[in-house]
Amino acid sequence: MLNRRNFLTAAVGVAAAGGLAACAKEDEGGSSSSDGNGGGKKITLGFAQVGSESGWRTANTKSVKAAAKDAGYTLKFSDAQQKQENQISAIRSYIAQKVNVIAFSPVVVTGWDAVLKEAKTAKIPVILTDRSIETSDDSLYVSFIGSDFTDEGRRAGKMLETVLEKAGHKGAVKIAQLEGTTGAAPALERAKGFKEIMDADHKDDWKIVVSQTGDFTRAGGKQVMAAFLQSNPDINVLYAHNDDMALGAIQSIEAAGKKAGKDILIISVDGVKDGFVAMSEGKINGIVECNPLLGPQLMELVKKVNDGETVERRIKTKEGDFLQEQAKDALPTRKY
Ligand code: GYE
Repeated sequence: MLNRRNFLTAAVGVAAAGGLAACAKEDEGGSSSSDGNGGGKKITLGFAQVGSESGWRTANTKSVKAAAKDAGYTLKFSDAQQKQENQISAIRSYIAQKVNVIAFSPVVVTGWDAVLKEAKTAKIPVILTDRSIETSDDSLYVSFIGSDFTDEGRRAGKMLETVLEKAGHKGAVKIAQLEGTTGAAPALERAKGFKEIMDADHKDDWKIVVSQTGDFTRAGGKQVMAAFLQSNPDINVLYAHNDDMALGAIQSIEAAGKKAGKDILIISVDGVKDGFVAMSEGKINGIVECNPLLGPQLMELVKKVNDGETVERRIKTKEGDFLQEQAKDALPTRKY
């Protein structure tokens, strides 16, 4: 949800579309000690973040900042407000500042080759975190650390089977899908994995009747769900690519006089605290976890890359699946 600070940041971005200085927020973190860096020269890491669109993202940003501080790195951090051009400007500015390593979480999958070639020419290694890219040149990044989104989509499909069974659902399954940001890896792949399960096992009984992006935000989820309910009042399942959109959608479902989690069964992805609260209230039926706490693992990787060590090309994060009966027990120990 847009809090006041995010709203102001977004407003500034809109008013001053253009260069990084005006458009994206940039700040510096890190501690002045050299602990965690073998007492050698401090590592400077440039991190180009997607934005502040969701609870997941807020937790991810916190984790990156805290881990950089603990590792004793100088962190240059920028928030692209979900705009690729802002991220490209941020990466260019990190190249100009000659940082040791660049890490970024790409807003969308395509369109990175030119700027990554500039980083390669400047001999600055690049790590992808959270989201992947499509490129024909694998030498443009050293490693990708993050979740397997296609698998998350499959897990969501499997979870829906369980949820329908538990609800004693009979008859047609009319699904509304709230997609993440258009062209973003988690949106493309969460849709793909879910469709795999549908095509393999539910060709006749499940149908996606409407599908549109809600841009991974609460406001987007709310607005798009309201339109879905107008055009397709007989929807009985919602598959949301993240919790924030599901939470926004619940507001529209309730405004339409329907019961979230009963009249419309809801599956979402992430597992942020607010999602768990809604699940413990019976409003979300199942959540596929996607772990945002990538900071510590990322900093280890940065150190290795900076030291010239060979690193794994693909590092996957571990996560679980949660249904309503686990929500109350899991809530107190949720870390994000
Ligand atoms: O699921 C969503 C966020 O890239 C995994 O981005 C991340 C996704 C996450 O906005 O909430």
